Amino acid sequence: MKKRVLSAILAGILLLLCACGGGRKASSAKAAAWDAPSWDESARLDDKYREWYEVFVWSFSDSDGDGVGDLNGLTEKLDYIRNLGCNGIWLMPVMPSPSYHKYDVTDYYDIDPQYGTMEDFRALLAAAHERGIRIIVDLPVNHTSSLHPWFLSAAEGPESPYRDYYVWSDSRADGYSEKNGAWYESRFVDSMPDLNLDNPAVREEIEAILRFWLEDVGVDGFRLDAVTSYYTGDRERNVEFLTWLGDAAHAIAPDCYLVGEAWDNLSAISAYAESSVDSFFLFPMSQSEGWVAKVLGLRNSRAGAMLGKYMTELQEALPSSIPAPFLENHDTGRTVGFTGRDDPARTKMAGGLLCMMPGSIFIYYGQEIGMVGSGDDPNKRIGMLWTTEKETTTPPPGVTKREYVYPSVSVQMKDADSILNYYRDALALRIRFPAIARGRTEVLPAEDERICLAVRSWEGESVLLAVNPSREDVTYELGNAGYPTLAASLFTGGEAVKLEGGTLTLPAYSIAVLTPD
Ligand SMILES: [Ca+2]
Repeated sequence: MKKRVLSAILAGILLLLCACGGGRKASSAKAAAWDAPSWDESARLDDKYREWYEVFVWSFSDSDGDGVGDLNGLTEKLDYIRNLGCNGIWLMPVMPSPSYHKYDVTDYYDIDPQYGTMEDFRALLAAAHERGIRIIVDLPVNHTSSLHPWFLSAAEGPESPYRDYYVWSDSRADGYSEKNGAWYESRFVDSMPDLNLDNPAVREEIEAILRFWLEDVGVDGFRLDAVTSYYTGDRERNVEFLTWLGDAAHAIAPDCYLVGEAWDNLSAISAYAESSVDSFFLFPMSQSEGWVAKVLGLRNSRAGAMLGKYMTELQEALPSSIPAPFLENHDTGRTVGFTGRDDPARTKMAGGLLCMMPGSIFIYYGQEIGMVGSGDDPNKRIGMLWTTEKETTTPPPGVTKREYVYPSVSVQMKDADSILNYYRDALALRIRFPAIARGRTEVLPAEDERICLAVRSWEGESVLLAVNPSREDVTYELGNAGYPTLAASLFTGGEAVKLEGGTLTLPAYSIAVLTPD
């Protein structure tokens, strides 16, 4: 209790520091604008280029006071997500499961009772669609729960009709666990037996699951869990299976969106992108080892040049798939871990760089308020901080560290210079300038390597993104580059972005969007 009070006081002090730090003048108009969406809700629901918000239902919003977040709680927060500027939601697993994270499913046709009912889910989906928000659900089919009826039967012996749904060995083997004298493949843990994806009966089951969620329930797609483990160590077969799965899903619902978790380097992701799955998460950009962390390195004198190089590499690696950039997710340390918990400007800039990336971007719940979390997985999945007093949900089992550095949503909403309002401004630019998400990138040579000049062009529209990810203020002679209008800007300190007579002033950690007219 004392710790909570102390952290609330610290949060308050921090807020004061942020507010007094010489940022923009606080604007009440901005705070009030949270009542309305920053984008057109009638935007096409079949559009795959979106701004996605990843939700761990357990820790997001609890509607019935039992301490566990639930679907009805999420429904209550749809306006928040919409008004933030996201028009898609990725739901971490919602199907029945014995674990708190629910990545080991026991029934692919229902909702875990901790989260609510199928009726609740249908109501959530309808409410989301009314607001122009798509919902994709997590689909773990590399493995099931060891309590799934298929496995309970399969484990009884070789005569079970479900025996070949899993992969068995007569002897001990790496990545296998023992049950009733036989060994089954279980690459993650023994409670997650790997499905035998070569078995046509298993593929029929998966196709039926796709059909149920896409046709009967009406979800907008899937996030595909652990795709590199489908056939462990065999990328070619993984791509073959993903193509089969992608074709099956698109045959049922041509506009559905599929994004795969291929936790690997860019060249591997490039190979996976050859499948018929729409997107793969851009792991090389994320976390403390990723591009964004490197670009924002404190002693980096070539921040802009590096950013340009990564953008070019990305485009060459993924010529025809939709990139899925992100900074953090439920398995990774949170962004504040590499931007610094005392450096809100750098934390904002990480978000700004994310929002300037092409493709469908993903924001993990709480990222937009600078939530922290690292180490044990449950630490990365703690309760959303809606109010500064305390989170509304019980910490997931196994949490070993739980703290909040920045103030809550309700406090940050009212502060024009908060991380939250920065994210909202940055997301709004993606809606206002569709070329940012959809366009091809041409990086222009810049004489000053601290900044990046990149043209993004799409269907006759083009914008020049001038980005200063360095810690230094930069004045740059743009001359007559063909983009004479400063249409929008994002900045994190006191000085504003300016364009005067071809001279562009880009303060530390700032972004300018320039247009041809
Ligand atoms: Ca609840």
